[in-house]
Formats: sequence, C-alpha cells, structure tokens
Amino acid sequence: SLTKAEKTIILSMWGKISTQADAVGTQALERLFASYPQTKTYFPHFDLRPGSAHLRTHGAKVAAALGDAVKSIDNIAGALSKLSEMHAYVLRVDPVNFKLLSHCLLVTVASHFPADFTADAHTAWDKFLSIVSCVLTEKYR
Ligand code: ZNH
Repeated sequence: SLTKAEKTIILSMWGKISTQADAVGTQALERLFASYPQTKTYFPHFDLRPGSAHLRTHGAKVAAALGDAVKSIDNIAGALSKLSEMHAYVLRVDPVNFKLLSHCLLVTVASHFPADFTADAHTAWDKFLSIVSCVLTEKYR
C-alpha cells in the first residue's frame, strides 16, 4: 500500500493533472493503441484515430475514474467497486492489458510534468496505478 509520503505526491500532482485530466487520459489511450495495437480489439466499436471523439470521451472517463481513486486514496477499492464489476463481468478485459495502460498513463504523466516526475514520484505513480489495476481485476474468476 501507499506510504503517507507517496499519497502526498499523488494528491499534489493530481492537483495539477486535474486541470488537463481529459488530455492526459486521451493521450494515454493514444499511446496504448499505437504501442500495443492488440489492445484495440476491445474497442471494435470505436473510431481509434488520434484525437477522435471516441478517444476523447473515453480518455475523459478513464481520467475521471483515476480522479475518483485519488479522492478516495484510502479506499480505492470502494471508490472503484462498480467499475471493478464492469471490467470483470461485462468487459472481461485480460488483466495483462492493465499493465500496458498503466505504463502509458505513467509515461503521459511524466511527459506532461517532467519537473515533478522525480524517482519518488515515479515510484508513487507506479504503485498507485498498480493498486487501481488490482482493484479493477480482482473480481475476475
Ligand atoms: Zn476500462 C470502460 C476506466 C483499463 C477496456 N473503463 C471504462 C469506463 C471507465 C474505465 C471509467 C467507462 C465505464 C462506464 O461507462 O460506466 N479502464 C478504466 C481504468 C482503467 C481501465 C481506470 C485502468 C487504469 N479498460 C482498461 C483496459 C482495457 C479497458 C486495460 C482494455 C485494453 N474499458 C474498456 C472497454 C470499455 C471500458 C472496452 C467500454 C468502452 C465503451 O464505452 O464501450
């Protein structure tokens, strides 16, 4: 779990990210589909070209879910429980893909806030995103 110092890093960086959260979410998805094209198979119904309305809408939703997790940093499982059920029972996304998206989110945050992205910030984001991914994949059978 996150240390007090790691929570502080996430909360303070989210304060900056939240002003451009939709762009961060959208760019992370663009990186996901460009670098790991196999992930596109989950979105056959989307226009996945960079900057498409589908990408921007979905990027905003992913970012909003991360914002919910940040707001409930001491109860991420509770904050994301509905989303967890949806990914396990309805979407059935192979858990391996969560590592890929987490990596893309990490790189996107780093590229937007290079000065803030110290080694300690890297560790904190890596842990935070793996907690979010664990929560979203924990209900799989
Ligand atoms: Zn997911 C959906 C989040 C991962 C796939 N997602 C979704 C949503 C959200 C999310 C918020 C919306 C829901 C509603 O509508 O209600 N995700 C998320 C997060 C994460 C994720 C936060 C991590 C971090 N996903 C993921 C992955 C994948 C996915 C990895 C694959 C690749 N999702 C998905 C899909 C969907 C979703 C397919 C559906 C879409 C539509 O709209 O159709």
